[in-house]
Amino acid sequence: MGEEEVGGAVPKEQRQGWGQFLKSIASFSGDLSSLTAPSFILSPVSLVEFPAYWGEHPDEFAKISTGKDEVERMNLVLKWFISTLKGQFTARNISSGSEKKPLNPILGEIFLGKWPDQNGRGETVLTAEQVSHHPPITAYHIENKKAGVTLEGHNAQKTSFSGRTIQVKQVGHAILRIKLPSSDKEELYLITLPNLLIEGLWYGSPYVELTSSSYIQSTTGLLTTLNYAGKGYFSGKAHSFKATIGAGGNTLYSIEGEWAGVSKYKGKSISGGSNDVFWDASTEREEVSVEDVEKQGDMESRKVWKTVANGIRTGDFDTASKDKARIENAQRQKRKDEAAANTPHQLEHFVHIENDQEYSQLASMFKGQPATEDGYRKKPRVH
Ligand code: HC3
Repeated sequence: MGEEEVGGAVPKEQRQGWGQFLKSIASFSGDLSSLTAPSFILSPVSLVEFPAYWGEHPDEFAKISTGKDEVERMNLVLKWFISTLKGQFTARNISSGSEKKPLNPILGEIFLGKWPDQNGRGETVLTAEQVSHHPPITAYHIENKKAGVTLEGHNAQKTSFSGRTIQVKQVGHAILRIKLPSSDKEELYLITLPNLLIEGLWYGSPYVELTSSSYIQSTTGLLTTLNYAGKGYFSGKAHSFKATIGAGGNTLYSIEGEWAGVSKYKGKSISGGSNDVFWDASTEREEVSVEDVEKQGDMESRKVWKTVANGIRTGDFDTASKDKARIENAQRQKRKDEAAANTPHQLEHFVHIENDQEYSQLASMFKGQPATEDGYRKKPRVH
């Protein structure tokens, strides 16, 4: 890498450090969470908070069960899914200028939040837990009981470096469950997760682009296929996608546009119109409500990382790194003690399932072959 042009967006005094960081990424294999990043690129937010992005349009989430038939419901599932992408993948970038490295959650770290009831849509409740540290895996459960809509999933990342880009493969899946109103039937939707590219590294201003394809497969047989592209591919615009909704190879609806901007039906829309707007990503997102940190339990994310996050926010990186080391050392000791006492860590909110049958069944519907993947289910609440 030619040192002279590296890190144009990086504070001058940190440019050399950024060049060294890029070199360390280039020769790195494994998960990025264990890589030491320069202080200006650290985020004060733990990765266990990220599932909240799925819930930032609670109205779209609740509306899913109002679809009059399976075709309308698939359109609503896709709309809600697209509505989450701007928050998941560009919002941090917009507010801070570049994508930062989130805090690596400790085993058992918990993030609890909710989106209160508004206009009778019902309350949406989020439970997320770090269910594995090596490799880092986060499980989550988001539910609107009144609407009868639940999203349950887990995710991890596998990263590799090629040229000037970090490639991030999302490992895991989500299953959206709709309790059909006035019947005891359920419809399930398997949501596979798109892969990411982290671009802009050379310049020192990392940002996320989505790449390749992801799928939403319903138990009804309907399948949505999404293809993602960045600048210079199918539309010439960043953050572009094309989606088709269909069954058995027949396309019923096509949608295309920008997931962080406007997307439209191509031709016929669900309401019978032509080229109607599908989703406008300027629609305001609702941030998750979280209990005051002082009232949080010891394993709740913002309590765990309070000192580290304050240090990062105020530029006191010395305090931040000392407290981070304290947390990590305590974790190492805890694992040793558990091993010595033969009392392995117990998950608080989730159970691990070796072979997720619902996933296997849905995945085999669109890949034409049975797939096995493990999963996590939320434990029933004990009253
Ligand atoms: C790759 C990523 C961590 C993982 C983040 C995930 C995939 C987590 C699940 C969410 O549902 C969606 C999501 C959004 C953003 C993803 C992050 C972007 C950057 C971060 C890397 C670990 C940080 C890379 C560090 C640096 C300095 C190169 O930016």
